[in-house]
Amino acid sequence: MEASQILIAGVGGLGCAWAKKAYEKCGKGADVVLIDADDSSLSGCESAHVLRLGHTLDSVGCAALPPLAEQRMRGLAPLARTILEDVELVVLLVGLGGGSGTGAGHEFARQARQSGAVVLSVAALPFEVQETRSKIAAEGLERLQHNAHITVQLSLERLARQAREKGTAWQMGAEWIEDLVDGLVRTLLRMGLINLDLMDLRAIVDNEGGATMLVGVGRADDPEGILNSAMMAPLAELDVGGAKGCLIQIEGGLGMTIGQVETVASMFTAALDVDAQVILGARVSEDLHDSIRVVTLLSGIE
Ligand SMILES: Nc1nc2c(ncn2[C@@H]2O[C@H](COP(=O)(O)OP(=O)(O)OP(=O)(O)O)[C@@H](O)[C@H]2O)c(=O)[nH]1
Ligand SMILES: [Mg+2]
Repeated sequence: MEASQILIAGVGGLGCAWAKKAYEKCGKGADVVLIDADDSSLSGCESAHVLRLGHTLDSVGCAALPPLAEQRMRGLAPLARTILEDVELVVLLVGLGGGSGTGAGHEFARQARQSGAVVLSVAALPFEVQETRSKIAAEGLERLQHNAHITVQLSLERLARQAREKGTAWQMGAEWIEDLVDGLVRTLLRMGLINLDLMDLRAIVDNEGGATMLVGVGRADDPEGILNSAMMAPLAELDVGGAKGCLIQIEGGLGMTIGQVETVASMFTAALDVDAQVILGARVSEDLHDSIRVVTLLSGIE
């Protein structure tokens, strides 16, 4: 796969902020598109494609209602089509509960899917105390799940809790998203010990049901620590036990052995359905030294 075939898409304020960070992290590995009504979301990244939801005269919040944002996204379809032309995979990042992301996210997912791309979305759900936002988010989520191949739900509540523990601002939970996107992009882009490709990804996303992703990092000689770090993810609660499909990418330093790859892989897949389809990829990355990073995509969850 080539960089131009992978598109990171940020929709709405939070989605754009995360997309910019994820794009920076994975270097030239992917393209990025920023979609929002708010100018401040669309600046700060010169090489990004930009789809502005609204007219150039009203500078902020002009798409505060999801239906309006959706309608504007539909109006941008011809422009979106040119950006999506060669794209095989869209990683869509969005925070649900506001207007722009909630309304335009699922519509962009629909357009991307129609143009032939695999659409993998990561949707952050609002804090539980934000009742109105939660209600708006629930509707948006349903439509996103319908249009994207896989929708991973992220809990802002858990993201915030973890950020507090680490003493950082909650938006900084972006780190987790960066690792996830970076891991996926690398998985699809680079040669590894064992290669994964888009067909493997398609096989996994074709499973019906819920889906989630886990990212774990730890020392190569401590597979349990790696698994534990993956379980700390700020994801919405989801029991991964019955997952029918699993794509697992293991990345380690120059000294990583096939034995270590196997140990980590079997630990991550131990909890899955006996009939689960497991697709394994591994690669060596010089900057990882003695640590191993694991990115897994689980699908077909009841
Ligand atoms: N508590 C808190 N929650 C936030 C903040 N920013 C975003 N969120 C949450 O993230 C969700 C999405 O926010 P945004 O991405 O800014 O929304 P948007 O899609 O740009 O929507 P509009 O600005 O209304 O058009 C919201 O529903 C909130 O739950 C913040 O500063 N504080
Ligand atoms: Mg906004």
